[in-house]
Amino acid sequence: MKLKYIDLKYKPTDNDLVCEYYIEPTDGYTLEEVSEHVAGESSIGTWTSISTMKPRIAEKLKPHVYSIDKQTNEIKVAYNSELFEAGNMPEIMSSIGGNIYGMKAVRNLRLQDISFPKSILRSFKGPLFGIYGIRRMLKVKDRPLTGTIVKPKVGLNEKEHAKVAYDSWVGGLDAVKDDENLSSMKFNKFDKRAKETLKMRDLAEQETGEKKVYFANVTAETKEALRRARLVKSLGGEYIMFDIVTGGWGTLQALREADLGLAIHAHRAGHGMFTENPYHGMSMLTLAKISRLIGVDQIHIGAIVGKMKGSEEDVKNIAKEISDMYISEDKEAKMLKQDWGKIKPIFPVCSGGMHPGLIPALMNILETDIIIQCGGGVHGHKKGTQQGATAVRQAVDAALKEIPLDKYAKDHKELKIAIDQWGFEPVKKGER
Ligand code: CAP
Ligand code: MG
Repeated sequence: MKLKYIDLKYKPTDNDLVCEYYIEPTDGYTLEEVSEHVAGESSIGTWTSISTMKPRIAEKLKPHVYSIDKQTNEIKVAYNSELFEAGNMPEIMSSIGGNIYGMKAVRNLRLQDISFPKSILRSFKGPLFGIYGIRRMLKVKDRPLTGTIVKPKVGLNEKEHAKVAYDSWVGGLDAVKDDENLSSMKFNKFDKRAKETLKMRDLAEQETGEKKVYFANVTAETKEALRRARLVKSLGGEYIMFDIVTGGWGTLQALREADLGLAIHAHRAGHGMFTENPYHGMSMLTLAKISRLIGVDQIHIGAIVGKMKGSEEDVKNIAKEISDMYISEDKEAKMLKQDWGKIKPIFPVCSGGMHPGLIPALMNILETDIIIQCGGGVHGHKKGTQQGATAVRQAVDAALKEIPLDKYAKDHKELKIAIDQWGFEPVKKGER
């Protein structure tokens, strides 16, 4: 029985998971032929028809290629959600993001977006806190949250790490995170670092009267990641950090579904391997949606004005996707419609090459429901970490008051030093 997947009359149902792919066929194949291969190989088919296929399987589980745009090489495929194991992200991605990438018929393939149906949404926990829960936790209502990454990335011992964190908190930052490649080394063991750093966090809270949080990086093999998360919980921590790409969907689900009452900070180290090529891989938008669905509370999405790639349009679209509850289809933006149901909105994290001089320009684009992180932009301050942290808060305050940084710096010495050191990006009122 030769299956045909293209059916341009098909209308997706509310029970369908819909994928939008960009496809470049290998020479000798047409877009239609490759669309058939992609739909088949990601679901119930293979390269030839098989004697073991049953009519009920084709009837129930055969996906439909219901849209083919020959101008843009984009197709839409509707999959009956019963094709997938609800609540199992590794399996879902093994279908719609698996073998199809290795087929000879495909020169380039990019999963641009996934629209999850309610039946799949309901099978994941989603964020425990989300934007509003995090704001309540930190008692910060109407400004961006501010954070730093302890630098050097790795190398400090546990006490030195904790001291840099302490200086960052008393300088005025809300959050301190481990760097993405800091886990548990000979010179800096996770358990001791968590203990020392949370001890300094408590001290900084007493001294500042402000709530402070520590994103402890628990990235490791699943059982060990869970043990580290439980340790953070026992030490009075409120957050863990996890590298979602290198750590994997299964371990992220295990951390979320352990229901430890911890907020999850998602670092995306390694995403550039497959998100940066506009013709191949998977969009950062899709990576962020999967992470929100599994249940992270915040995720790095790019900082536009910083050192990492990510266009203003893409970063704004990702911020919208993860912090809104309903997304309408937007062909230009390569965004499918998405009703997020009960899945809470999560914080966009803007980090990478950020320093006080760039903060107003960033806030002018993404406004205030963001987390701004500066690593080198705090610890590289001529007067050290504490004053670097203060300069970050001053830059946020200047942006909120809509006072140009150079003017505000006249009576804010920490900020003055920072913008003398690194310059600043002026914001023209009403620029956007
Ligand atoms: C930033 C950072 C973050 C990047 C990740 C770093 O440090 O700690 O990992 O922000 O990029 O290691 O580069 P700096 P993204 O502030 O010193 O640059 O946020 O784009 O995922
Ligand atoms: Mg880092």
